[in-house]
Amino acid sequence: MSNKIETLSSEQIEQFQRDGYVVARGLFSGEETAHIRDHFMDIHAAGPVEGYFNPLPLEQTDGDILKHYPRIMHPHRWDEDSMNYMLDARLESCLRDLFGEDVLAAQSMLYFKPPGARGQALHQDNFYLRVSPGTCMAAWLALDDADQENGGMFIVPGSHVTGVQCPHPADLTKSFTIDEVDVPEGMQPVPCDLKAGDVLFFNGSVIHGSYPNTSQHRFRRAFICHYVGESTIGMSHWYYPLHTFAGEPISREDNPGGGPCGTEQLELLQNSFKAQTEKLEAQKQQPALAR
Ligand SMILES: O=C(O)CCC(=O)C(=O)O
Repeated sequence: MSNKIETLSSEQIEQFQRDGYVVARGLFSGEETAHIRDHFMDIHAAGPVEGYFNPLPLEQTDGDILKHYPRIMHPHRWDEDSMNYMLDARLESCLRDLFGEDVLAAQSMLYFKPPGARGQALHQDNFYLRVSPGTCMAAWLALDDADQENGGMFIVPGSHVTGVQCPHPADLTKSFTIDEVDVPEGMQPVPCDLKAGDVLFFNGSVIHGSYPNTSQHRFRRAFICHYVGESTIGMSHWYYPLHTFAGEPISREDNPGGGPCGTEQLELLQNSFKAQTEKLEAQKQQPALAR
C-alpha cells in the first residue's frame, strides 16, 4: 500500500458538511483494488470463519446467491491484510480532514454482491453503532466499478441533519437486511456511481443503501469500514475494540439497549423478518404454475 498522504480540498470538505458525503476519486490504484479483490476471493474460497463468515455451498443456497456470498464481518479481527487496509494512511488522512480530529477504526466488512444479489435497504449507520456525541463515518472502497446496474450506492443528500430515525420493516425480496427508513419529505435518494479505487466517505447519520444487482455477470465488491472521532465517549460495545491508526486496541463506554428507538422496535423488525421469510419459503414450496 502506498504511504502517500492525501488530503481533501476545502470544496470537498464543504460538500461533505452540506450533503453528508463526498467521493475521493482514485484514492486506490487499479493494481491495489485488483489485489484486494483477489485477497477476499481467496478468503471466500478458503471457506467459513466462525462467527464472521459462513458461506454455504451453492447447492444449499435455495436460490439465494447471498447465502453463497454473504458479507464478511470484521475481517480485521482475524486477517492482518484487512487490518492494514482498514488503517491505510490515505483513509486516515481524509477521515481526519472530515472529522476535524484524530480518528479510531470501529469496523470492517467486505460485500461481494454478485449478480442477482439483493441490496441493503435505506438506513443510517449510527442506528447500529450508536456513537455519542456526534456520529460515525463510513469509508466505502469500490473494488469493482459500481453503478445502478450492479447495485451501486444511493445516498439521500442532506439527510444527516435530520437525526437518526426509527426504521420500519424492509421488503426482503429487495433487501437482505430487515429494516428500512423513509426518505424525509423534500429529499431524494441519488445514485453514487463509482469506479474501482474510488472511496465514498459518508456521515453515519446520512440515509443510504443499495438496490439489487441486476447485472448478468458483474460483481459489485466493496471493502467498507466505519470510524469514529477520537472524542467519542460511548457507542455500542459490539464494535470494541476500536483501533488507533497505530494499531492500538482501545475502548470507550458502552451505549447499551436498543438505542433511541428502544428494544420494542427491534422486536417488531424481527417479527416482520420471521413472517416475510415464512411467506417466501411457502411460495417456494408451491408448484411453479400455482404462483
Ligand atoms: O454496500 C452496500 O450495498 C450497502 C453498504 C452500507 O449501506 C453500509 O455499509 O452501511
